[in-house]
Amino acid sequence: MQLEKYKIDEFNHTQQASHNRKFEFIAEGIAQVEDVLQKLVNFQIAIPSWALGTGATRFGRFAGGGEPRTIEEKIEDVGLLHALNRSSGAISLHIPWDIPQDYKAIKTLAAQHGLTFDAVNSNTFQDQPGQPLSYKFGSMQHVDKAVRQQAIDHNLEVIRHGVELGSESLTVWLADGSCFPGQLNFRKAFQNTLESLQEVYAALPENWKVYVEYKAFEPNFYSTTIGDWGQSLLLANKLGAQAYTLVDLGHHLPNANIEQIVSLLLMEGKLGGFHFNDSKYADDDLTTGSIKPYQLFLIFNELVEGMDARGMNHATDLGWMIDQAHNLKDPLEDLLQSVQAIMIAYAQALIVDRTALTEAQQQNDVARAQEILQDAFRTDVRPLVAEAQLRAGGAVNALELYRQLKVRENLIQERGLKTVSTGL
Ligand code: AFD
Ligand code: MN
Ligand code: MN
Repeated sequence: MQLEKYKIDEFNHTQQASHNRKFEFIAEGIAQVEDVLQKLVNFQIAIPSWALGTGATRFGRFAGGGEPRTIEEKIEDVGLLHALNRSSGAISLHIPWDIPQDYKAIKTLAAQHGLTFDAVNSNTFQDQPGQPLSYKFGSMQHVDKAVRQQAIDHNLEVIRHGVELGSESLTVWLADGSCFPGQLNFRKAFQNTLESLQEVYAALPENWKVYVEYKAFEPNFYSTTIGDWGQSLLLANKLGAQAYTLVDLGHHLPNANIEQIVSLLLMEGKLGGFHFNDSKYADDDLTTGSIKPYQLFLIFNELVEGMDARGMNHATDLGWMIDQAHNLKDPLEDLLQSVQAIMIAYAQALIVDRTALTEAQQQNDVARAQEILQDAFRTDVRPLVAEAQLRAGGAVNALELYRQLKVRENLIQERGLKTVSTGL
């Protein structure tokens, strides 16, 4: 489906007066509003290819219709999102779900939509048809060197695809672990994983990063070999300067203080990237900001503070990605909501009065410190985000326009009702 620019302009026109009123009201109270707006314009959140189809649970899958069937259609879907919000200018591919056939054509298509290729992801958590050895008992941790080698070779292949497309990072998430006590020698499993990752690391192009993702549990329920940020950081440190820890918001045990984890990883220069989602219990893959928006803000507060302390570029020095695929909503509506929630949390973090907060901290003024944070969190920054997206050529309200233009109905007409996207 083609989204003509004039339709966005027409829509914005009908909303302009009301938007201006709201924007002027908030802009008045914000110091350096132009700087904040520019940061919001620059900030881009990558969309994973597997979030474009309806997610499944192990109990079933309820396809939504019009789902993208090919890598080209996935790029088109992310292109639609980006045309609407101008904040999702990258796509993250998962191999072998998205093996590109014609690199040049794929790159041209992405460029036409203003998209770049974010991290490429490897998959050693499933057995693929025709694959000689099984990952049932793990991949990089496996007791059999031949299985480990197969996992290493797969990662090298993923890097090769990424290089062709202009991607500059590899994300490794391993399902490796154990379901029962006694099943694994923890030390050997970790050592095997390290040695396997070292071989992958050795093949990284100079300008590339590798992100080591951790996850507390699932699909293994007794131990996960890279189960928390400590284990990931240990690996990243041993691997070298191009290796980083990746934080996925859904991969912690309940009540973990993720903002503190983020702060210390940034301090160590070892925070590489982010996977956004929200959850009530664990890796629920729910819409970012739908359950714990205050936590999301607190995380962004640490991100902004920590990145500024190291003189980092907010938009480009970390990998920002959504990682979610749930089973009820239209995936594109869900992604529009998620991007908006991230932009809102980022904007709120940008308007925190940092000088006052440092003062309050120095004086052990606990109540004031809390007030300063909550003052930013309780500010309705939506007009600020909308202004940035308008200036970048997007819609003043992407979700509303998506519905007005009947995008999903159009996609169903083009692609059919019974389409199934690759992914989990
Ligand atoms: C699963 C994992 C992890 C990973 C993603 C893509 O839990 O979050 O990033 O698959 O491999 O959701
Ligand atoms: Mn993830
Ligand atoms: Mn996950």
